[in-house]
Amino acid sequence: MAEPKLSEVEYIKANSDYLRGTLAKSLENPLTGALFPEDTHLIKFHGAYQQTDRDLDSERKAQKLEPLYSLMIRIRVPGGVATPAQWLRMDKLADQYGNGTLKLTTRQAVQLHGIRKRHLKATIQGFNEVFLDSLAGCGDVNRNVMCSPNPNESRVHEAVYQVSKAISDTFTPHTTAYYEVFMDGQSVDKSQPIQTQKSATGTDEEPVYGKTYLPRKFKIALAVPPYNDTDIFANDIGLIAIEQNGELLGFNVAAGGGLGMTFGMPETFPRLADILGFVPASEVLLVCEAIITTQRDHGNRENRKFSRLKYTVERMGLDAFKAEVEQRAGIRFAEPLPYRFTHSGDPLGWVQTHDGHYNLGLFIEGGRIQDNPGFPLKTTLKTLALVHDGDFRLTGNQNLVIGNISPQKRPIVEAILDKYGILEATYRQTALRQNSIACVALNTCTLAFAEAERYLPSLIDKIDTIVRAYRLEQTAINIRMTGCPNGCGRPYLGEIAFIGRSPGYYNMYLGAAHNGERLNKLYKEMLDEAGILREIEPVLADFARNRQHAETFGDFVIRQGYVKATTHGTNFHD
Ligand code: SRM
Ligand code: SF4
Repeated sequence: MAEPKLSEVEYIKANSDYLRGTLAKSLENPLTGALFPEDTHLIKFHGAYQQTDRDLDSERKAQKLEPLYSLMIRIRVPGGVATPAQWLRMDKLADQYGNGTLKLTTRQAVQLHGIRKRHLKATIQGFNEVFLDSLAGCGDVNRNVMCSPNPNESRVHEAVYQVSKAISDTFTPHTTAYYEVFMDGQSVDKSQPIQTQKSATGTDEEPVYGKTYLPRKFKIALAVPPYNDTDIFANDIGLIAIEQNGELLGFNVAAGGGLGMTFGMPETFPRLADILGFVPASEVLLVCEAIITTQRDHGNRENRKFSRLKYTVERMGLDAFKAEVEQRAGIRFAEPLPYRFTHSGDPLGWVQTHDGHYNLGLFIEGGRIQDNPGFPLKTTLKTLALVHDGDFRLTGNQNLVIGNISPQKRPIVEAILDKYGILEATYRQTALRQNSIACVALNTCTLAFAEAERYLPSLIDKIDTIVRAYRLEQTAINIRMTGCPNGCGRPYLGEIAFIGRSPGYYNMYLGAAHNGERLNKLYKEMLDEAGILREIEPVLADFARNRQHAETFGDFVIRQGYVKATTHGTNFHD
């Protein structure tokens, strides 16, 4: 029988000499702002994507110019914790080489957009100086590891954060190509030799990934109940921390989550991770490695639409998958231990930590840090970073926590934020807006069918009018919008969600669980703004009148029969 044909990307990886390809030549080529086509795949492993300014595409085409190419670069911030010096450097690089904004992502990373090819090395070297890198920001490897962004809230949070860092370090690719191509052979810490696993023949080695890495992207998140603020069930691996007497005991391990799907292809679907069982903290790295290598060896390398772990689990069957993981890790999963998630949003405002310091959660609309007239968010945060001696924590909901503020510094932080109403802006919002997520979409995302980040705020202005009319302004409802069905704003976990079909038109989904434990379901198709408002108003009115005590919106729409509950990814389309 003929061998199945591998996808094009598999050949590109195999022939890339551990992700080098012709990237060095691509960057030097002065004739175009673009990279050579094969390098556009490889550069993702180094944390960058080639994009165009889509607002200008047709105008430039008419002028017979090539599209305005630039690169988006995703800076990896494991667990989402950055120092003030790192914040200041990202802020500066955004102005110097990017489009003057920072984008906080749904995976606790920071993206810079609009970087010209000729400035890419200087940008990477710029954040390298403060010990940040973008290696494995994207690509067929383990990505930024997410962790509840309040590590100082209790000793368990801190221990979980340390586990997330260990996972991130263990599964970062070992290739030296990143340092060779972008940093003239320097390591992240210039005083240290490059962390390398070169073999006796002097070539790179990837002990976990091998030469062709994984079949597709791979994501890991950790959460500390009752917060599911990293949406762990949307991940290839989700780790639920279990504590006993204030100490970290271990994790319930979930596997096989992933959200992307393609319109018109019901065999693609969002899927939540299944819990395999409990392991003590000492075994968690072994188990992660066993899951990653099972995916490496059993994942689909022919068709990238079916390459994610969720399809591997479906194909193998959950029991066979679990047995394979146990055998590879040399462990047995115990029965999962009890836990309870209450919500997937962020605690906003002041939170006292276990050591008497404070964390301050700020709502950042669409995760975009920029200066707007009357609302100089970027400049204010820069001013704060100059005096703040704690840290900056990125949340999985695109928000920002000013972390580890000492009681002495609290009035100074308050004064800086008060000057331009930045903190008040968080408190002023309806709970609906505070629980909103929009993916980037236009004008940079090459895959967007419709607006998201640039549109959701004005749509919420209108929905807020309804929310206020029915006295629901204090009721937290997760609302999410994306410009296509890939799921970057985790729309399938929105109690209300809009997914772009074409410019100005969205499918509307209802009924995800408020705590991230149930997917939603399609309610109406191809709605424009008038259609959205027409459809949402009676449902919100009904909710205001007929909800039971403390019932969440997602549960209510199912009880009232607006949509059927999705109980598994495989019945998402039913
Ligand atoms: Fe995503 C591709 C932005 C989180 C599923 N995602 C993209 C690209 C790179 C478009 C592309 O391939 O050319 C987008 C770049 C837009 C831009 O201009 O910046 C993009 N994804 C984002 C971010 C920035 C959205 C945001 O507004 O915050 C998030 C960056 C996270 C990070 O820091 O690493 C982001 N993407 C997600 C998530 C949510 C999550 O991981 O919790 C998902 C759904 C979960 C999942 O992976 O299943 C997600 N992105 C995708 C997919 C669909 C994957 C699939 O299995 O089908 C694509 C397309 C692809 O991979 O082919 C994609
Ligand atoms: Fe782009 Fe689609 Fe992801 Fe939004 S969901 S950032 S439109 S790929």
